[in-house]
Amino acid sequence: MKSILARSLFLLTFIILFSACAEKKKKRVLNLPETDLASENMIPKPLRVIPTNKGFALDKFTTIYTSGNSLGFAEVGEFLAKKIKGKTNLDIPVNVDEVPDQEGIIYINQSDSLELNTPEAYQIYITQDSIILNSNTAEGAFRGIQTLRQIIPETSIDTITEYNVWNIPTGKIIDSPNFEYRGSMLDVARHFFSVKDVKKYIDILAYYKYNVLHLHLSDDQGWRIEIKSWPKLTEIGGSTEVGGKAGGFYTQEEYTEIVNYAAKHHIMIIPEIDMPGHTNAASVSYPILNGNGKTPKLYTGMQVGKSTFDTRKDTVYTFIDDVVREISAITPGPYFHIGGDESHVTKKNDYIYFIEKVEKIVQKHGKRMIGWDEIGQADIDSTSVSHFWSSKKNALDAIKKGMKVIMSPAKKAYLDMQYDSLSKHGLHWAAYIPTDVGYKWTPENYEGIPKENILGIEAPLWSETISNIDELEYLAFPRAIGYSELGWSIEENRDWENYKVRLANQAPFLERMDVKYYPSPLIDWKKSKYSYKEIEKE
Ligand code: TNX
Repeated sequence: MKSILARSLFLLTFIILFSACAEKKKKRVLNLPETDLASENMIPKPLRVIPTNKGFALDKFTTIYTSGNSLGFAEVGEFLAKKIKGKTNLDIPVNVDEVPDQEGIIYINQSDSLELNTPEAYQIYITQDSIILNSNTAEGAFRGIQTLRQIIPETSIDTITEYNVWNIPTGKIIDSPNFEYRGSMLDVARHFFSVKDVKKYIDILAYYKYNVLHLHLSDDQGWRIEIKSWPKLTEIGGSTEVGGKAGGFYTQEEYTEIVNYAAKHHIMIIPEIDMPGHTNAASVSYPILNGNGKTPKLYTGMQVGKSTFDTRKDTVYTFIDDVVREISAITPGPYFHIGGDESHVTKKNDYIYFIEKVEKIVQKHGKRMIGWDEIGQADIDSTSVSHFWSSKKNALDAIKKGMKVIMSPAKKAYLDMQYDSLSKHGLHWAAYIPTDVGYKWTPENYEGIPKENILGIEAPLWSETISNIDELEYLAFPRAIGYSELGWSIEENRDWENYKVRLANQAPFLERMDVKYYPSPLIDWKKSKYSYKEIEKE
């Protein structure tokens, strides 16, 4: 009796499910126009793209399923759904309990396939029925869904059905990054930028598969992070900025909010406290730090290289220990950047002594030290990282010590360099960097630094000449988009003529995100005619 009941219940469930599926399937027999996945405007360009020329219908019947929650895959699925909503206004369910229909599924799947040989590698198989994204880690899945976001057409087809359908090109994408470190730096010291501004910057960086945001948190003109054991740093040192307006700072809670927001975007925050030079704001707050017996004044100009800590005073190292300890405790990533650039008024011996001592402090608090290329002069560990900006000799010295190098050559990768002499903002001490010059260089062998010694590339945005998000975006975009390709795509896949067409097609996205990019005359920017105008925000 029991088993008859069970059997009929099973049958009934099956019939209900079957008819539901049949009902859905009937709606889904769509004759979509031919596509070409290979000519999509993906940036950075994936490693391999194999088109199969059909279409997957993204529409109101699409559902997202992911591997188990504990791995972070469900969050990636939710993120994709939110972004699809922003672009198309579709409400796509994620991991709903219903038995999935065989069609219209986007499956974000944890896979142990050996082909996925780095944490950020992913593969996407798109057929008319489904999209399957395989990756080893949630990080890889997150990079993969950025690719998916990019291949959702700007406009839907509304002539085939009575509802909207976005025709996603079918085929296979096999992808992994060229460099493991792909960063940008934001100087929040010369001018302060709010948590909201930083989050918006993170939104755009994530779309182009960046994985690092380096925050330049202190300089002569401002100290921007709360240190509980040395409160005057922000009370006094954070009170102004270049130009003399009120500055600002992040409380530790606000910094944590940035760290967590970045982590949701699989971006690591690297904090920088610049020393022993670039320390006027710290020494104004605590004059004992500069050791010359003078009480310095707050500085709101743009000159550099006039300040230094007293490298022979114990109090200075007690201070640094507190600062590194407090910041490291709220920074999950493995790195701490100690600046170390342009210490023009620190004697060379003192500079070397200082860097070697600070390296030990950084290591004591469980981090790896990064410093601008000048640190290569000191006797430091192979685990520390040299941040190349100008001196080939310093970078090569670091390599001799077994250190890795981050490539940020000022002549090619500085986002604060003017595009040309007419640029509204920016400096030009290193070069003018038009959009093509920013793209057409080879980090793999720049200045003879061998690829195997390069950790990756970073595009720094110094903020002497910019004081709000619009100005920030004018300098950062479109160039930061090009640096994402230099960091992610292999050299054989990079080509200016091909890139500039893909870049032109970023206009709808940038406009939807309300990014005030510099409309470089080298680019034939696509007129945007996207269907849904809501800003794609959290
Ligand atoms: C050099 S690059 C600096 C910064 C300035 C920048 C302006 C480097 C390590 N130091 O202090 O803001 O030039 O372009």
